[in-house]
Amino acid sequence: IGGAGAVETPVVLNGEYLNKAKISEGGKKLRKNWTSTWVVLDTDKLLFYKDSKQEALTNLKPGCSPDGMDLCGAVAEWTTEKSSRKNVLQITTSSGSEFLLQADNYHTISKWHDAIKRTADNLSKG
Ligand code: I3P
Repeated sequence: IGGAGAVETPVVLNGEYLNKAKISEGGKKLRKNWTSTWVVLDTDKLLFYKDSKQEALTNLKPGCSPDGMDLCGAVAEWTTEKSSRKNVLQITTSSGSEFLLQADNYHTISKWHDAIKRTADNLSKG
């Protein structure tokens, strides 16, 4: 796995509750509002649901698409400046929206940080 010329397999992470706050949209600052969100990492996007039940229901309905963000061109990095909380990951989309994801457990958020970064980097490679 991972040898020269190997095709990178897209990282997919199953749903988990993370604290999420959208802090800007299209370059415009928003009022921060942390909410516990069921987050799923798809092959090219991050999906946000209220809970696992909502994920299942949305998947059952054709034409029903979840709230989420396209990771192509997105940048994921740790931040200590955008929040007083610990373990805060900032994701900036290509359209200039900024999201914060946070979990008190470092192992949890670190796993998401690595997978999101890898996914975004792979997508940007084309
Ligand atoms: C915000 C709330 C957030 C806090 C934010 C406050 O106040 O306390 O939890 O972010 O700080 O403005 P309000 O509920 O009145 O909107 P953190 O928990 O991430 O520190 P900020 O303005 O420094 O982002």
